[in-house]
Amino acid sequence: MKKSNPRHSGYVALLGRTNVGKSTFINALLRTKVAIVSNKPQTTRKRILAVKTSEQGQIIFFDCPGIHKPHFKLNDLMMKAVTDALFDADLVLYFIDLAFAREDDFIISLLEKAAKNVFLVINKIDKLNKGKVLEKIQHEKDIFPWREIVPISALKGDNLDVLEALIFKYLPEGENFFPDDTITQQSEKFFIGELIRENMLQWVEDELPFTTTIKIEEITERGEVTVVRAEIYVESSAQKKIVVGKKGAMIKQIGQQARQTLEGHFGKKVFLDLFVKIVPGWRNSSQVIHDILQ
Ligand SMILES: Nc1nc2c(ncn2[C@@H]2O[C@H](COP(=O)(O)OP(=O)(O)OP(=O)(O)O)[C@@H](O)[C@H]2O)c(=O)[nH]1
Ligand SMILES: [Mg+2]
Repeated sequence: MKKSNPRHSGYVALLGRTNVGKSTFINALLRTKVAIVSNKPQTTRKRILAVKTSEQGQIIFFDCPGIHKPHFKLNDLMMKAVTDALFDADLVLYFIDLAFAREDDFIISLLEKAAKNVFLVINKIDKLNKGKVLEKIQHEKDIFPWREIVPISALKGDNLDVLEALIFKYLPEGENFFPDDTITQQSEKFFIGELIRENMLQWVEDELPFTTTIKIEEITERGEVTVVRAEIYVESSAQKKIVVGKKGAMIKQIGQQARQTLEGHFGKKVFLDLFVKIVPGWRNSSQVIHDILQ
């Protein structure tokens, strides 16, 4: 009988600045929505575990918040999620897109201190021609001793199989850590809040992506209908005005779209009650942060 290849399993941290496409990548690789995505900054707020099991073994990804300098308690925790993931990881995928900003110097020193195997993942190559991608690789290749440099498009699915194969190559030999059918580990409450927030992020601009959050008050099954009551926290009455919109138009729009998303998630009718609440300084409240990230 032919001896099967040894399995490789381990932990992989997805790091990089906000908006480079870390969460888009994880959803594409797992072919399911594990983490919410938006074109607004600081979408992911905590470490999200995502498991990919294949014949080769098991990759346990940590999707992380974008790396930034924290100014609020929430952001301190977001950065702690990054440093914890970096510490726990067997391998790091450092994501960039087209830009290479100044604050990346500080990220490079973080990576140096961690002393882990790091791949450079250049995402969004669908936006560039081949020449530009090569130029980018040329520019980045000596900045850090990357183990591999992999250009991908998370959005179009380009090169994801190549990246997956390379990941397995660098993971230690070993059996699965999680049962084969595990995909993620998030509470229903947190994920529902995230789905609502993702819908809201499509509509709000300026500082609102940073200053708003969703607090789930209730999820109850009532016969044919799932009732979801949630509060949208804002920090000031000016922000409340924006989220509510003219004659309630904005909140109605958010609510309708979020309800449809939740109906897709639950596979049944949803009654969604959204209420906008002013909670000044919630980003510095340990209690609120604890509630919204649980
Ligand atoms: N054109 C293009 N857009 C992409 C690609 N990957 C992600 N995006 C877009 O980039 C934006 C940010 O994507 P996210 O996946 O939320 O980025 P992130 O790195 O998780 O951001 P944070 O959670 O804030 O750290 C979204 O509008 C995505 O649709 C890609 O390969 N090509
Ligand atoms: Mg993200």
